[in-house]
Formats: sequence, structure tokens, C-alpha cells
Amino acid sequence: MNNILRIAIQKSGRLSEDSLKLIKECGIRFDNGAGKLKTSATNFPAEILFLRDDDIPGYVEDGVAHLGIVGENVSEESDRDVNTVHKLGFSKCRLSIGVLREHDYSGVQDLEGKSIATSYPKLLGKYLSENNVTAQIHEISGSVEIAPSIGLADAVCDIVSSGSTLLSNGLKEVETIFKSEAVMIASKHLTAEQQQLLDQLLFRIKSVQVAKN
Ligand code: PRT
Ligand code: ZN
Repeated sequence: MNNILRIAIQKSGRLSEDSLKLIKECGIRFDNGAGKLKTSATNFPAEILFLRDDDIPGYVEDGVAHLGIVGENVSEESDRDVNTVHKLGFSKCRLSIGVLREHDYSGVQDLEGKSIATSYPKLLGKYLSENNVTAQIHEISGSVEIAPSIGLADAVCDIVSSGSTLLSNGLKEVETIFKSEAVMIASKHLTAEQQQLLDQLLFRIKSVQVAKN
């Protein structure tokens, strides 16, 4: 167990395909039969765990997984004690604040005393306190963008990629508080063998990235 790497990736979602592709491009072969939650690589001492992205930082902190691929937004929000070892360049997005389009917004101070719906209370709280703004953070787990139009909150703080979800909910993007992409995170308690395997893997990942640029 001390000389294999357990790599946690998202089971199904926006990170899954690119995470699998990256591992395959590194020359690591494995059977990912449908519905499997764990699989072993056939030509590298590694196991792949398929998890919900939100669970990955905790598994890596606990050392149940040695490595994980996750959005920086999720890793930062989780506040888990892990090392971010490499940026992977896919699933780029941003965490932004949006307000109703008709709202006459002139700056972050306009959020004072307002309520903001988000699934990212820690990152939002940090941003607000850095900007000396006191606002009420309303934590909800999904469909955040609907909150202003149904009167649940004055503003939202959510992940934006193309911006079309904000637009179709009558919102405009007014502040970007965090820029994100997929990252590789690692446990702080790797054995010397695992660290060596991680170094090999990172070398392969960097070679793949260089070949693409
Ligand atoms: O089931 P599980 O918990 O594993 O997955 P999930 O549903 O929590 O996450 P998933 O698969 O939706 O996203 C995984 C990661 O992809 C996120 O943590 C981000 O790092 C990254 N990512 C990149 C995005 C987006 N782009 C994105 N557009 N995550 C979410 N969105 C959503 C956003 O929440 C909003 O509802 O898409 C909508 C906005 O998109 P645009 O293009 O309309 O602006
Ligand atoms: Zn999730």
C-alpha cells in the first residue's frame, strides 16, 4: 500500500473526461468499466478512485487518496490541508458576483447590507472581508442563479464560464472574485516511494502539456 498512488478523480461531471484523458495521455492504462468506483492501473503502480468532486479534497487530506484532480474553486473552498502540486489547464472558469441586470451597480461597496446566495461561503466571505463589506451570505447548494429573480437574495456568487447562465437569469457579472482551473492536489503525508511516483507522473503531465503548446 505504501508504494502505490491512489488518484481520486471526479466520477461524473465537468472534470471527468479531461481527468481521464490526462491520465491516459500519461501512458497509464486501466479498465474503467461503467459504474466502477475503483480501478487499478495495469502498467503503473496506481489506483483510480471515482468520487464526487466535493469529496476529493477531504480524501486527499486524510491520505485515503494520495492525489486528486479537482477544481481550484472546490479545493480552496474546502480549506483542506493539501498541497496544490500542479495546474492542469482545463475546466477554466471563474467565481463571480452577479446582480440583477437593472440594478445600478457602481462597485463592491454597493453590496453592503445585501444578501448574496452562493455555494462558496468561505471564498465569498474572504472576499467581502478583504473589501470591508458586510453582507449576508445565504448558502445554497444548487440553482444559485435563480435566487435574485425569486426574491431569495439580492445577488449571487457562482461559477461562470460562458456567462450565459447569468444572462438567462436576468443577471449581470459585476465582480470576479476567484479564477479557477483544474489542479492536481496531493496529500502532505506521502511516503518516499509515493513522492517518487508523483514526480514521475508530474514529469509525464508536463511533457503532455508541452507537447500540446
Ligand atoms: O457531482 P459532482 O459533485 O462531482 O459535480 P458538480 O456538479 O459539483 O460539479 P461540475 O461537474 O458541475 O463541475 C466541476 C468543476 O468544473 C467545478 O468545480 C469548476 O471547477 C469547473 N467548471 C468549469 C464549472 C463550470 N465550468 C461551469 N460552467 N462548474 C460549474 N459550472 C456551472 C456553474 O455553476 C453555472 O451554473 O455552469 C453554470 C455557468 O456556466 P455558463 O457557461 O453559463 O457561464
Ligand atoms: Zn460537486
